[in-house]
Amino acid sequence: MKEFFNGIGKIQYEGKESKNDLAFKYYNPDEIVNGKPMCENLRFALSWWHTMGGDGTDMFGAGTTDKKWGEADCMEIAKAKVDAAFEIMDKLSIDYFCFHDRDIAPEADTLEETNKRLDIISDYIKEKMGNKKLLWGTANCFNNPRYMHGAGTAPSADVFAFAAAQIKKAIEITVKLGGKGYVFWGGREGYETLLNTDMKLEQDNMARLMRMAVDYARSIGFDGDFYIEPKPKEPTKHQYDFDTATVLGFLRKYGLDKDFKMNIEANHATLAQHTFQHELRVARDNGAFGSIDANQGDPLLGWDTDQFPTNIYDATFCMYEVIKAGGFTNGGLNFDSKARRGSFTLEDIFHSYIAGMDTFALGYKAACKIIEDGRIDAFVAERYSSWNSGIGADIINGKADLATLEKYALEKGDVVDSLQSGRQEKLEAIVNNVLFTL
Ligand code: XLS
Ligand code: CA
Ligand code: CA
Repeated sequence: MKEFFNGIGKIQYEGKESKNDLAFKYYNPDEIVNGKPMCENLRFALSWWHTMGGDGTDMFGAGTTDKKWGEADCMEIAKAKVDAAFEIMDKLSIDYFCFHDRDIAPEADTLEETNKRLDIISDYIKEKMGNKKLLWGTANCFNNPRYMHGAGTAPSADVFAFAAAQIKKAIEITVKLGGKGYVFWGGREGYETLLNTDMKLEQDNMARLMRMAVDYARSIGFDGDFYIEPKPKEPTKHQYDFDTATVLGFLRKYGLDKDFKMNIEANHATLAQHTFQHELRVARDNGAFGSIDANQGDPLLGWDTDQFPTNIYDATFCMYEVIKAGGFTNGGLNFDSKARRGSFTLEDIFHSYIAGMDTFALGYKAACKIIEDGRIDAFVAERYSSWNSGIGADIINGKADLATLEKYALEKGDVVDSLQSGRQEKLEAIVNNVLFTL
């Protein structure tokens, strides 16, 4: 078997004092944290599209990284790509992977031929998987020009039918490979101008497509979660799945909320002018937390830069939400991230993942410590303690109305003695204190 990454062995955990660039400083897969090995708490996944396919091409220039993987025909290349992907996963101790249908097998001239290619490559992946697992699968319904006006929200019923056919096949290969998740990211499900758009019909149709997907997947034994991945813009000016709150409204309107959870991407949260933690909190509070695409954006750029995550604060607050949500069930941490265009060598793939995995390992430990430390949670509990008894408990238990509250307020006169400082700076200092004593 060809080795693609000669000279790079299995990446070992060497601890934070290590100066070996090709070693984990914080991620120790077998270390028990919070009662479980770190690998089970974090469930890292490789993204096929960026890692195996992304060569640095951008709208201003050609690719910078050679990601051809092979020289022969396109199916041999697709197989070599599988071999290279599993070598990366093995060397980095990554247990999961995610793909779009078109990442693993290139589209042919006909749908029939394309599906045959998918059968061949998914069989090949199945053969090679060993103990690796598919976190989720999805269909790329945004790249081909036929989807220029959308897929599930296309103005043409034929395009909708084509997308449905593509999704059916993507669900089949997801089930075949034992995937426990299926993602809908609405690449071109949005609009550029309302002058040419029937927004209501488009959203009704998207819901119809999702219902068909759920019914079909359940009929062939899929018992995992469906995810919607919110994103506010790019490539369309306005994407329907703007953010988690918007998606929740959509799912509830169409009765899809029992089958769908959120796949929250950090960079998409910031594009929606939210923090990553905000999106996770909205999902958690609504019982809709599912999985994560872990990356970070650049606040000075404002597009979807999909950088490998290195921000320890963000990772900490993310993992705080994950722990509070009860941890991952079917979901995990997928690195929907790519090395910068200038980081063009194959070795950079390893540096990128090591940086991201160490960041989340640190973030996970920090989040556990914040919870164990207890000061933040105790502060929040105390801040809301007026709801535990007296008038607060009466309001919560439905024993108050506007008239009783008016009587209460008139008797009390004012609320000055009930106001307390939000202590934001103190709390931020506590987070720093916990982080830097790790
Ligand atoms: C693009 C999305 C995409 C989804 C899967 O911005 O993040 O990569 O995760 O279609
Ligand atoms: Ca993503
Ligand atoms: Ca993205």
